This record gives sequence, structure tokens and C-alpha cells, in this order.
Amino acid sequence: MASGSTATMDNCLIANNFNTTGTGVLFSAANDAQVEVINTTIADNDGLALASTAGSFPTFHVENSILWGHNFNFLMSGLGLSIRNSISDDEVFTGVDENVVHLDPLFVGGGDYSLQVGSPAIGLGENAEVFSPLDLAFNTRVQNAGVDAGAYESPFTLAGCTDMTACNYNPNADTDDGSCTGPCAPACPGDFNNDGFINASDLLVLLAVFNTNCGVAYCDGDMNGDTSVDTTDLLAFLSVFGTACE
Ligand SMILES: [Ca+2]
Ligand SMILES: [Ca+2]
Ligand SMILES: [Ca+2]
Repeated sequence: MASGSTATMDNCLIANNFNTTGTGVLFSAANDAQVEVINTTIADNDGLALASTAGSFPTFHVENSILWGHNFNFLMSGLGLSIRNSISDDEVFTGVDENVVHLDPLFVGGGDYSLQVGSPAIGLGENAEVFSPLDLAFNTRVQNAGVDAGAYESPFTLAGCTDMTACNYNPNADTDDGSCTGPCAPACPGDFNNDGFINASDLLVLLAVFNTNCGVAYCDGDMNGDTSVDTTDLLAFLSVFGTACE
């Protein structure tokens, strides 16, 4: 790959390769080249999943993909790497590692790398990163709420918390599994006007709604998440009065 160039791997399946380099995909690229890996499944190859040749340091971005069944997924210590919204059986030692699941992707098996019911790849991907409207089998790429990780989109739904007000709300979940927790506690309890300080301005907010019930956990004035603003909340507020948010 030439300097400044970008290679995109989308809807690719690279599996069961055995070769002298010991790699599923090996790039020889300029140091400022980029490799985009999107909705791709790289599995069960000899040695590594993704690597670059000696002295070649491209930047790798892995999105909505599955890297599974290798000795290691990357040989790129010190190289630019991000892996997001994907399944990997290997931790990333440098770079961005965001929403990466280290669970068996539950391939159908027997050489079929599509997904079984209950696969953790279902709905794991980020819809905004989708590159093609169809998957590797020419099925509609995004089915149900969230795009699946890997080369094959499944028809299966994802169970999770569908309550938008819950702390563990999953925007990719299709059916509610009863796992919803309450709303998230605020990062800085008592700073009702979000200015970074807990002071008289916040006290006025609390007093204005004192002895009322707002019906929503952690609304302004509610320190303990029980939806009512009362003496318990006032005492909790006073215990942090005069402090700054961390
Ligand atoms: Ca899906
Ligand atoms: Ca404040
Ligand atoms: Ca309360």
C-alpha cells in the first residue's frame, strides 16, 4: 500500500488459512497508510488474524468485526490500532479498545461463519459505521435495531434493556429482557445547575422543589434517587455543600 492510501475490507470472510507467514491477513503498507476493517470475520487462521510486514506500520481501524480463533489477533505493538464494536478473543495492548466483547461469537460451525441464536455479535456493531447495504450473503445488512458484528447479518433479535431512561439502556436491543436498572446516578450529586460547584445556587434549586415528588429518579433536588425531594436529600446535599465536582 502506497503512502497516504486507504484499503477497506468490508464484508470479508477470511478463515482457515494456513500459510508460511502465519497470518490471516498480512499488509505491506506505508507507515501513513490506513487499513479499514468493517463487518469482516477473520477466524481460525494459522497464527495471527491481522498483521503488517516487518518495518511496515499502517494504522488499523477495526469496526463491527469478529477476530476469533488465532494465537494472537495482532502483531502490532506500538502501531496505530483501534478496534471498536467487535468481538476479539485477544486483548489489544496498545490503541483504542472500545465496546469489544471477548466472548465466543457462536458461529454456526462446519465452515459456516454465520451466527447462531444468542450470539454476542448480534446487535454489537455500530450502525453509523456500516459500509455496504448488504452482507456477504447478500442479505440486508442491518436487521433489527442494531447491525451485527462480522461478515454475516443474522435475522435474530437481541434481548436487553429497552427502557431509554435506565442506566443500562441498550440502543441495539430489540426485546426487553427485564434487566433494566434504574436511572444512572449523576456524576456530581448536588450540582443541579451543572456548573461544577455545589453551592447556594444549587441549594435554591433544591428548596424550590422541597417536599415534592418529581416522579423521576435523580431529578433536580433528589439526591438518593427515590424521586421525592425531602429532608433526607437536604441532609445529603448539605454534606457536600461548598465542594467542587471532581
Ligand atoms: Ca442485527
Ligand atoms: Ca452547581
Ligand atoms: Ca430523595
